[in-house]
Amino acid sequence: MHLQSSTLNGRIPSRLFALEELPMEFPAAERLVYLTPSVEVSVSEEYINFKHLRHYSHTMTDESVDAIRTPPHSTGERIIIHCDLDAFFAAVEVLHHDLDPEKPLIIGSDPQAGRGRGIVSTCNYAARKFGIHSAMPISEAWRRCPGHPFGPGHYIRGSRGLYSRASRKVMEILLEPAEFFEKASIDEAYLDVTDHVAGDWDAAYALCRSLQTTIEEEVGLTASFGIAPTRILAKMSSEVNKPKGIFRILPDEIVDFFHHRSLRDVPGIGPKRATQLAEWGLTTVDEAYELGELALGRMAGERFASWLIRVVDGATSTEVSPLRSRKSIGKERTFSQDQTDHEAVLDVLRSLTQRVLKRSKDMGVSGRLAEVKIRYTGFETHTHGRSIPVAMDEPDVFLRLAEHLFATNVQHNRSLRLIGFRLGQLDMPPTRQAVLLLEEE
Ligand code: TTP
Ligand code: MG
Ligand code: MG
Repeated sequence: MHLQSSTLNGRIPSRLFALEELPMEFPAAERLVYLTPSVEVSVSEEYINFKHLRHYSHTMTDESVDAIRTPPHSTGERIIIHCDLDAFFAAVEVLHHDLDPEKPLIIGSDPQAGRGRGIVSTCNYAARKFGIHSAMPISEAWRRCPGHPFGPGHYIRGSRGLYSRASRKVMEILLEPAEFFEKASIDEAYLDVTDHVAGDWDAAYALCRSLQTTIEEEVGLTASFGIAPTRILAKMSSEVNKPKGIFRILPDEIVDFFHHRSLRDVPGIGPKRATQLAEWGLTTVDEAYELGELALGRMAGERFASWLIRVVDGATSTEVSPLRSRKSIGKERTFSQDQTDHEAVLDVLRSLTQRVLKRSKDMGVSGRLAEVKIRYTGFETHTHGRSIPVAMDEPDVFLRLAEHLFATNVQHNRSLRLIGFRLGQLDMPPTRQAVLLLEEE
């Protein structure tokens, strides 16, 4: 199929390729999955994924591809570690300015001698003794522990660059023993170490101890660890012995762990939900669990009930993957003035596509879905996508796809406000996860 010369207002752009000219490893045209008809408007992510998967099932026969898609840790008991640094921003500042860790240190917006209107980012453990905590109004923090010359409080605005650098150093240490690694925030990460410790929970404990020592010696920060069979249990465990703590929940200890444990301690149960449950007389996890899914569901909703029961049964997610929170890589450009020259827009699209593919290569990920986003004057937005059966990171393949998607879909004689390219359906060999980590922040 050769592209019509009419596709770009009569001009054939210099680097538009016919499908036959695509490289050999590129699948034959009839095996390509056409995701969106050319007039699809504002296709949502779910829609694309849904259609994508449906088409996938009858276009895909390649077994090796199925192997890539099946999470290798979908069955069997896993050993998940959650690491969270202690009073992170404050600890970095203590280190950087060589401060006395016993003196209360508060990181947040300018307190303006108690008149400041911002909030507390975090504070060290000495400041926590005054009842100060993250997200508290900075004026309230000042009231509890005034700064110089009225009191012992030391207030610092904080600098993101310092924290990113420290975070990176820690993550490099944590990454090493993990078969699967996921940086969950600037100061926390999940590690699946099941194979590394050969399924031995004592070895997992020893590993945490050694990671803790390495982080303290090499970066100067203290970290807390949780070890458990699921993500959520690992996260809850890392809180238990903070700071500089390690806590482990073995698979047969989960029920005991939840005995008398406040529902509010479960990540995902906020103050509103907790208040609602308290009105039914439920304040601890075991009380809610003992009600059973049916009765709990009548009070708090089926979805919530089924989730909470699964948390206590140790049946929630064990998936540790850097792609968990990142499903695509995209770049887009809004023009300062709407563009009528489609050739010029195509040049921008090429450059965006190249930048996305460069980023994906740096991150060690490949993708199966190419999407071109076109926004016309007046904000009408169309997304056009096409997927390939095997994930790739070859810039040329996606350049040609992007050019093709643009040429066949752009509405002639309309001016454009935005152009974008997105690489979706990401895939990543576990051995290359390391690079992603260094890209974050
Ligand atoms: P946390 O891990 O929640 O807190 P923390 O590391 O300061 O203390 P803890 O020992 O209890 O883990 O958050 C990590 C960093 O993220 C924290 O140091 C500052 C920042 N942060 C904010 O800026 N605002 C917030 O509301 C929270 C919770 C954290
Ligand atoms: Mg922390
Ligand atoms: Mg944290």
